[in-house]
Amino acid sequence: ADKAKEIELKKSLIPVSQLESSVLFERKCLSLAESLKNGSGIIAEHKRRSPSKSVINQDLNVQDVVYGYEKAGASGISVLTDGKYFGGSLEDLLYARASVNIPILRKEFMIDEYQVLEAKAYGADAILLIAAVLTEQQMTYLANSAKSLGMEVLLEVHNEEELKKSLEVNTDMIGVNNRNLKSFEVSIENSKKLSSLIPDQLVKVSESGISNTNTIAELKIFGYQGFLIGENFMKTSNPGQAAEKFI
Ligand code: IGP
Repeated sequence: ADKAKEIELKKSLIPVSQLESSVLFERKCLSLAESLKNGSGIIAEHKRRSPSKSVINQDLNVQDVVYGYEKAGASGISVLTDGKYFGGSLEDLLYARASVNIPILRKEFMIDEYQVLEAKAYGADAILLIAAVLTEQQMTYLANSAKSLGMEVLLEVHNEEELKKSLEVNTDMIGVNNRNLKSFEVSIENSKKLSSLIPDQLVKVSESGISNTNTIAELKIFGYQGFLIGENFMKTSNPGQAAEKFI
């Protein structure tokens, strides 16, 4: 409800026509899915804080962080734009876009097409859709909107039920979140359990709680090509350097 209110206010401040006049609206997007297949597979995340850990790192400059990730060899960058829970902003996305040339995912609770247009206008290459908070119809609508703007879609699921309701959606990647949204508990087993249910043509991404390279090697055996890592990098004073050890 908070998000809906925020979006309504933004629409009045920055109308769609203005988003569409962004120079970045004309930019050709990079493919995150291809980048994952051809490189390290690491999607390195910029995350200042989270509901589970409160403050992770508030001292760093987003441009330095994402530049460090790119230099380390990340296949993509994830930028949290939610302010309330993660301390992020659309400005972070814009600054990230200005400093790297690898695909960027806008990490946000997407519920409205306006946010998809924002993603494009602020330089994202892909958006996240969370099955836990969207109906199949909403996911279909938002995914088609992103695709029509040349962006890709990472659809996030936590369990079999969410995966089943997502299979008809036009997505490029399926992300399995290892973090239980209610208990915040993390289990890599979740990725393993759901892997065989994900259609082969979709790039599999394992999200959350990844803190060592053995886990990545294990997940690769289950067909994962993408590994979304935030906290483990962001909790250090030099996230780029931390990422380097994974690549
Ligand atoms: C990263 P971690 O445990 O490496 O910091 O997790 C990422 O998976 C996590 O931030 C995330 C997330 C989300 C955040 C996954 N899905 C949805 C916000 C909304």
